[in-house]
Amino acid sequence: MYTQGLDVPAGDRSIPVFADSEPDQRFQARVDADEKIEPKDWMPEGYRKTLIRQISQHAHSEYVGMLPEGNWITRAPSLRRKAILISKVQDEAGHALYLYSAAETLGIGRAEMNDQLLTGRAKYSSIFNYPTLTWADVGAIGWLVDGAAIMNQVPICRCSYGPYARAMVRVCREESFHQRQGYEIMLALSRGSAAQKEMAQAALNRWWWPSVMMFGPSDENSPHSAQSMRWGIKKVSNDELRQKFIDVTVPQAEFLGLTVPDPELKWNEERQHYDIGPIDWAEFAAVIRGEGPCNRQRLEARRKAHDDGAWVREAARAHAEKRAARMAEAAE
Ligand code: BYC
Repeated sequence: MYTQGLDVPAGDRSIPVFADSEPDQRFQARVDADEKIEPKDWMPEGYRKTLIRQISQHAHSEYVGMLPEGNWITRAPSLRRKAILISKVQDEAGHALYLYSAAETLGIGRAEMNDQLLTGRAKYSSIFNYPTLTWADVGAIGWLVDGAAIMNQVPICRCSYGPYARAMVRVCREESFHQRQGYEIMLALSRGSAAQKEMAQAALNRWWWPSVMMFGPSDENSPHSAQSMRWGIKKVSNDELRQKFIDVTVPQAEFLGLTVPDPELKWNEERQHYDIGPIDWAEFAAVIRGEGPCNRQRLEARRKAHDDGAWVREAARAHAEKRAARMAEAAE
C-alpha cells in the first residue's frame, strides 16, 4: 500500500548497526529484558545519538507546533474557545520543555539544540508547515494531528530510555484531551450551518494527507527504523501506526458526516483494515527539505522569538555572574 519510492533526506547515518562488542551485547540484553536505560548507565554511542536526534526533533515539533494554532488565539470565536486554545498551546510549550529536559540527560545543552533548530540542522514535524486558514483548522489539528501524535506516542511510553518514556506518559494524557477538544470543534461545525459544515470539510481536506504523512516514510524507506526497533526506541513501525490511525479516524469522520479526501479509501474485509490511495511522498520530501507552504515563516517566527528573548538571557547571565561573585567573596 505504501510502496512508492522515496529517498528521505536523513541525518546521521554513520551510526554502527548491530554492534556486537561485549558491552553492546550486555546493553542489548537489558533492552531485550525490557529494563529501562537511565542517564548514568552505559549506552552505545549510536543509541545516545539516535535518542538525541529523535527527542530533540520531537521537542522542536512541540515548540514549532505552537505556531499554527497560536495564529488563532486572537480570533477564537468565543471567550470559552479562546481560553481552551490558550491552555492547549501552553501545554505544547510544556511538552517541549519536558522533551528538551529529557534530551539534556543525554549530554546535549538546550542552547545547542535550539541552535540546531534555528539553523535548519535539526528537523521538526512536517505537519507544522501547513497553514491554518480558518477556525476549522484548529479543530482539524486537535482531532487529526493530536490524534496521530497519540497513536505515535503511546508506544513511546514503553520505550527503553527512562526519561523519554516517563515524559511521554504526561504528554499522552494531555494530547488525549487535545484530541477531544479538536473533535468537539469539528462536531460543532459539522452540526452547524451549511457554511460551517463546508468549513469543516475543507479543513479535513487540507489536513488529512499531511496527517497520514506525519508517521514518516514507509517502513522500507525508513533508514532508522530497524536499529531503533532493536534498541527499543521505536516499538511500532511507521506503517503500522499509520494504519492504526486511519482505521480509528475514518469512522470518526463518518460520524461527523464528513468525507475523507481519498477516492480510493475502502474497507478491506480480508485484511480487516482500510486500504488507502497513494501517498504523495514527493510532497512529504519537499516539506522536510524546507519547501512546504510555511517552512520559512515557521523558522522566522522561532528566530524572532529567540532574538526578542536576548535581553532575558543577558539579564539571567548578569544575575548569575553577580551571584557567583558574591558567593566567591563570601567564601574568602
Ligand atoms: N516530519 O527513518 P525514519 C506533536 C525524518 S509533535 C519531519 O522513519 P525515525 C504535536 C526523520 O527524522 C509530532 N521529518 O526516522 C505537537 C529522519 O530524518 P533525520 C512529532 C520526518 O526517527 C503540537 C528521516 O525522515 N512527533 O505530536 O525512525 C501539537 C527518516 O525517517 C518525519 C515525534 O517526533 C516527519 N513527519 O522515525 C500537536 C514523535 N518523519 O532525523 C501535536 C517521536 C520522518 O535522519 N518521533 N522524518 O534527519 C518518532 O516517532 C520518529 O522520530 C518518527 C520518524 C516516526 C517521526
